[in-house]
Amino acid sequence: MEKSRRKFIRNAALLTVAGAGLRLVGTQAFADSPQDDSGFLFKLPALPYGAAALEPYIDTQTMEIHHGKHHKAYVDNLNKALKGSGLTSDSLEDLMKNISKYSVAIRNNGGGHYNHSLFWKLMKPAGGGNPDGQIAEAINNSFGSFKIMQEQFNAAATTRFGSGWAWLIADKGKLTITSTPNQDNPLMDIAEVKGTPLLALDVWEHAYYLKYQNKRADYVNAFWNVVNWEHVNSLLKAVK
Ligand code: MN3
Repeated sequence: MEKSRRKFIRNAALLTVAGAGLRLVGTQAFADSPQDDSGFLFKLPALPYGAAALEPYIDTQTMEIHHGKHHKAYVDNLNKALKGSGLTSDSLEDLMKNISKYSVAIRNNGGGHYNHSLFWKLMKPAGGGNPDGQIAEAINNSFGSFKIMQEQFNAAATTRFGSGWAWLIADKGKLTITSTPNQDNPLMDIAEVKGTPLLALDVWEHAYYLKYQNKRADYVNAFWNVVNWEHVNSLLKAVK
């Protein structure tokens, strides 16, 4: 009697362990989904160059804080907001295209993560100059000249009230300039003007205030010295 009771307790304990094991297997199976509490869906990408690489146009301290604090916070808060959202896709682009179905926190932080991940790649040390290749041709076809495109982009960037972004986008074979508030972008289904982003400029004060203070126009002009036209060309080639 005593023996069989001990055996029963031991078997019950084994069943509990087996149950825990099953739950572990279950967690592993969903390791890439936001429902998983043990891991994060999105990660902060490393900068494609050093924080000082864009000097003197964009200063080191701004780059460090912008990437290490601001962008990191968007990633962390996006992962937090995604928990329990029922989202199963890990494609940030798909998330943007269906953003109206999600919470404001997912819109703001998902947009923040998408926009900044793109922005870092659109700049490089010793960049700038005139666009070349396919993008140069597309700019001439849509705007008449690079200078006219630049003027429209600068106007979008300097007149965006408050925080937001200026964009060069492709839509139905044509390039357009637009701007968005907060961390919205032209991929979002809620965007006023939709299209595929080719060039982006962050005009939040955190992007320029340490060096340029209230002179947003000076920061916008400086941006043209670090544009990575190779990356803009690769984004244009990928447009369907
Ligand atoms: Mn920013």
